[in-house]
Amino acid sequence: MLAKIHMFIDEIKFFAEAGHGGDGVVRWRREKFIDKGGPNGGDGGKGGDIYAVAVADIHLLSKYKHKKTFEAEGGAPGEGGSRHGKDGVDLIIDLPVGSVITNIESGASVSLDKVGQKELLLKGGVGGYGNEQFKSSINTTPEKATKGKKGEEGNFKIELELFADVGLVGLPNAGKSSLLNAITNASAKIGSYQFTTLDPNLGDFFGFTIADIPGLIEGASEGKGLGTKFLKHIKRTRMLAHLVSLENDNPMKVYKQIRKELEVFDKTLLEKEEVIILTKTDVITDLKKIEKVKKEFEKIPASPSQGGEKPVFTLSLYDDTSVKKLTDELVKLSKK
Ligand SMILES: Nc1nc2c(ncn2[C@@H]2O[C@H](COP(=O)(O)OP(=O)(O)OP(=O)(O)O)[C@@H](O)[C@H]2O)c(=O)[nH]1
Ligand SMILES: [Mg+2]
Repeated sequence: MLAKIHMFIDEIKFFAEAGHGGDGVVRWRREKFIDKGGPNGGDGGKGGDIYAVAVADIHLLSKYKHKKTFEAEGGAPGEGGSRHGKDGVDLIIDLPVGSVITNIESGASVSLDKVGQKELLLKGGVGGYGNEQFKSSINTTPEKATKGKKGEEGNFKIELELFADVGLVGLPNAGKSSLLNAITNASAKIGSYQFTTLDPNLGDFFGFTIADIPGLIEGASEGKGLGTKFLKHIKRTRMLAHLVSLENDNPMKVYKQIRKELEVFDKTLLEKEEVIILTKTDVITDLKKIEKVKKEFEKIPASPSQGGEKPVFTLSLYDDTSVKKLTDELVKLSKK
């Protein structure tokens, strides 16, 4: 297997500091024959703020792998002639939509849920006052100016939790990536070996997002295989599509193993709506067996949010009718 050069990164930490306010200055008007004209030292500019903005690029965090600090520009000092110093430019940090930003010191957190969402992380310091501000009837020649204030600073943790409408789960080789490629615009890597998928893939399905994550195996919650590291990416999906390959001698056992791993990771995953997709029907010649397995799965009670039974589909990517039947139903379920 080829080594992956670009590892998917879904967690980073950094220190950030908003811009320092510019200092106010002491200046005097130049007037003929007068040593000091009136005070005209301007105020310092404001330091730049730091914002986070959500963009649609789930691989973006890898760009910041080596970036440990972010700093916004400081405000410029005031100038003579009552001129204000220039404000520092705001710094905008692009983060993938689905990022949860936590200020490590305060614990405050905000989630970027929509592309374009902009959140203020740190405020720049205000500029200091120039001596003109201190002019009064009793002090016409103030020597005083104040320094700009420091910008806010903080340590941040960014955790990416993808947003999708449907999350594909199942053992390695169940056909998750193949299905994603078949019904969306995605071009995920497919292979006849386990753990072909090492990073999550997203695909667009009639305006809904489907997430394909690396396969789970028994013991994943204890770190076996790729572990459950990627399950956080289906925490925020509304619906799970659980793929079980009919190549397995005991599909029900496999299904239950995966459900168990989901439960150990986060019990609430079991409460999500779930559709069951029995894949690779083409490898089974005995059609009665397919029906029998399907019937068995149809007895599984639905999650409370769903009511009734869980929809069970049989699928072969070589059988267009089965693909169409599944996509039609998925569209209906996604719209619900
Ligand atoms: N016969 C048959 N093979 C299929 C079907 N769907 C997928 N496959 C094959 O099954 C193998 C695994 O497919 P993938 O889509 O990579 O499986 P996956 O679930 O994404 O696997 P991981 O990424 O390892 O978790 C590939 O060789 C596919 O060509 C199907 O409907 N019929
Ligand atoms: Mg895959």
